[in-house]
Amino acid sequence: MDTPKEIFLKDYKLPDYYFDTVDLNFSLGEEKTIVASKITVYPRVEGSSFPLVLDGEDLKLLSITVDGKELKEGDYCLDSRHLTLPLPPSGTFTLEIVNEIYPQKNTSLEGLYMSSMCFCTQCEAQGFRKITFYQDRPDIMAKYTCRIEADKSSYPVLLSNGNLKEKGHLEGDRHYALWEDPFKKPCYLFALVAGPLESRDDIFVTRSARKVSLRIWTPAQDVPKTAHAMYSLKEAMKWDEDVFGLEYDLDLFNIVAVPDFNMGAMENKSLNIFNSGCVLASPETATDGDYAAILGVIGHEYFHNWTGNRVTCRDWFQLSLKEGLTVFRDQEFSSDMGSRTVKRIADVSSLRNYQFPEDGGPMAHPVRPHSYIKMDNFYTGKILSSLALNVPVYEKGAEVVRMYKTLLGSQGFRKGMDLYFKRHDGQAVTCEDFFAAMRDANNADFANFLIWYSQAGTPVVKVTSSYNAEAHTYSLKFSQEVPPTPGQPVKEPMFIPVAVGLLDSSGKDMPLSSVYHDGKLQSVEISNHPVYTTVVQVTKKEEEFVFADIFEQPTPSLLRGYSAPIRLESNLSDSDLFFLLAHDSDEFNRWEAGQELARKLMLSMVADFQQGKPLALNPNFVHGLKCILSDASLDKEFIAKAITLPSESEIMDMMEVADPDAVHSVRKFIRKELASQLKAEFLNMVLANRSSEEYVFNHPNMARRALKNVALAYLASLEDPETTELAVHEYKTATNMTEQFAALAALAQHPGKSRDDVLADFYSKWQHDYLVVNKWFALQASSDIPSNVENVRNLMKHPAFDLRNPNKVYCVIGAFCYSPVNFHAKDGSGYKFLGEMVVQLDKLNPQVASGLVSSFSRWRRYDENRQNLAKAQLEMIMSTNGLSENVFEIASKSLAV
Ligand code: B3K
Ligand code: ZN
Repeated sequence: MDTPKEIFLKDYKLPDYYFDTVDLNFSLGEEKTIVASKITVYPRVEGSSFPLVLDGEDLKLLSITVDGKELKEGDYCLDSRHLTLPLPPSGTFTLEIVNEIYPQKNTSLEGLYMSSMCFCTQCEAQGFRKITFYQDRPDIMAKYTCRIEADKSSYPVLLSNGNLKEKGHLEGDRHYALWEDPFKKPCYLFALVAGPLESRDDIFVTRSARKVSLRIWTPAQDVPKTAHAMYSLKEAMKWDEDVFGLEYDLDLFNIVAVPDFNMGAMENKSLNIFNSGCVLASPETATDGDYAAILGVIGHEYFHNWTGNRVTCRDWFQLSLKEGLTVFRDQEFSSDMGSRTVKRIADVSSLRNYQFPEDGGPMAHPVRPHSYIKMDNFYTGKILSSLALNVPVYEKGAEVVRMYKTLLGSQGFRKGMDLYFKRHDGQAVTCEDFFAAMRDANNADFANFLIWYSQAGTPVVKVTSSYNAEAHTYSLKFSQEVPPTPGQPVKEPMFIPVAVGLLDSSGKDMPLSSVYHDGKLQSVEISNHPVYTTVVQVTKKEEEFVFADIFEQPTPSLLRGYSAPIRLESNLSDSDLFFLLAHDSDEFNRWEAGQELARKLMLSMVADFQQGKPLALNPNFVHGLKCILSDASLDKEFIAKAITLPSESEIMDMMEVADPDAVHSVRKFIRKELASQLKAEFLNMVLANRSSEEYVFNHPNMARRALKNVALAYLASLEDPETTELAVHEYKTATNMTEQFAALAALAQHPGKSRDDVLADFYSKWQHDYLVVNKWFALQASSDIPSNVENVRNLMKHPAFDLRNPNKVYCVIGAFCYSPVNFHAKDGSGYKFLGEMVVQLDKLNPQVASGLVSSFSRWRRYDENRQNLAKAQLEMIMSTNGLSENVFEIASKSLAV
């Protein structure tokens, strides 16, 4: 491998040449595929004479002509990554290139490849260069046509972006289709699909009464499982019109589901390609979680049509411009379709479990990175079943967008969005352009807000409060600190919106009228009406806000709705937290108070465990949860979340030296203790939340199932005959996958005959359905049962396993890494397994391999013995011949001091 080259944001230069039109012609074959492209090229500056450098990887060049004249060897330079024309004509010219590619041999799933019987593409970020020679960068936007020619019986369906212009028969049982996309696009949005597919068809009538044809394509046997995806698509189209005034812009929208896909899905213009795990669902085979994920991902890709496709990124450093914004939009969509609080809790938990640890480790990078070796590494980071995405760019990026909305309000945010589209439709732009649109549309003063894009690390904000009974004032003193991250030893203070409410002694919100800040008294009332939540803007290292007219000592509810992606440390006592848990009008903060109590409790019990002290559960905590369980006014899914303890990784992330064994033992102990002390309540929850009705995907039903399943899992942790029998009964009588799988999972945590029996039964029932088999894989691979690594090695020998399919890799190898006790096993067996797998996978699919190697990146957080064992694996990986740039970048950064 040549030494991988690092690319820097500061080196961005405008391209010397632009492309106007691109006509592609594919002749798809079994041995090879011929790609012919005809591009109209024009210089950025008329009369300039720069070389034209095209990207190209793994391509066999057959011919190249300029304005109809074939170039000879000497007229151009070709190396393993570029095709350069040293002296192109000075004005507009036509460039024609013919090359050969081998999709059947492409296991990287990038460029043109085969999945099952279909040809399909994945071009973002830099896969187009594996199809043909091109200026593969997002600021090259052109109008495309695409002609596809293939064998008719093997590939009856031929799809590309835009509208179908022509189709017809050809000699030798071949046929063709010609597609034309009227919108300019960067090449990363190009797509082609050819194969034996059938579709579910529907129609969406837009608000201006245009009829859009909707088609979801899958192999014939899966079409019945696309009903929920179609429902999700239509809801997303309607929501984008209602909430953002954004209408779909073509007469056709296609979605194709393929089983082999590196991530969840891809937003190619009018031809979204999806991992089948993010499309296919039926009540019998998919859980509520799968249904919700499909809704979110279908929404996400559809929303990209405006935030990503119509307005795209100038360069890949700006990725969060489209991803952060589109994740924010899909989060809002899912909130509006279900429960806002529950969705927020899920998103914040994900930040805590993935973003916080990454932000504190060697891979920490800002929402907008300054440099990269391999762009694809900015898409990976969090691997969950079939989905992999980068938390800083995607999820922290979404938090940054959410802060604009928190600061500007819904209407102000919408004004900013409208201006963004008005200014930039059809352009490739930057995060500053988005910021400027938000600021200008609202005449807002955002001070140092832009730092959120450039500074890595999770700010730690400390708050101390004090009440002055004579002056009737209540003070909140904030101080902030951003920990150093690689390459950024010194940090600036950030602009942190903190939503605050104050509770009186009966638990009601106090009216807020005005706040002293910076020596001025500012009114917070809106149109002379008091407000109950106000957003204070913390912009300095230390800052005080003093609320006036506060007539009794309040309990503060801080960072309502999690108004900024920070770690908040307050001087709230346990009794304040219990009070908030019981009364806060901000449901998110009610949950948060319970989590804060649980975090404190778990950390102190971990310390006890480490010192060999006996474990005992604080009765107040049990009582607090009991009150939540019996509060009939609460949403059931909220209760399910509120009685779920913080994850092991969340607790480990808060420790000086992460101790997986201690954290696991403590969490297990608390769960079992709660199950035994609240057994009657949990039993009642299971019995009261059974239902024989048909499966419905809606919030009340999902909430009921969620609560029942959490209660069942608690009960099963007791491992007594009565509760085991109950779980077996629930497993056997379940009529949907949500309840069946939850019962299976509850049983699968405990070695023994019941576990073996249900696992065997489940496989024999579902062996024909690969997506369900993936769940079966993931459940076993992520299990905390001792020495699970051997079972996982055996799972990889199972006939249903295939190392070339990313979903299966994520469900077996990726899932294994989610069991801290097994992945971080003291004897190093987990690290050794992952090291071997990374090396093996890297030869097949570097993107998937680099997703896995990230699990090593936090090795310095563990004890010395574990550090040595993990480091040895990283060194072994680094010494492997022919390592991909993807894995090189993550492994080398993980080892760097
Ligand atoms: N934009 C794609 C991700 C592409 C990943 C490339 N390795 C999916 C999404 O975020 O919508
Ligand atoms: Zn996206």
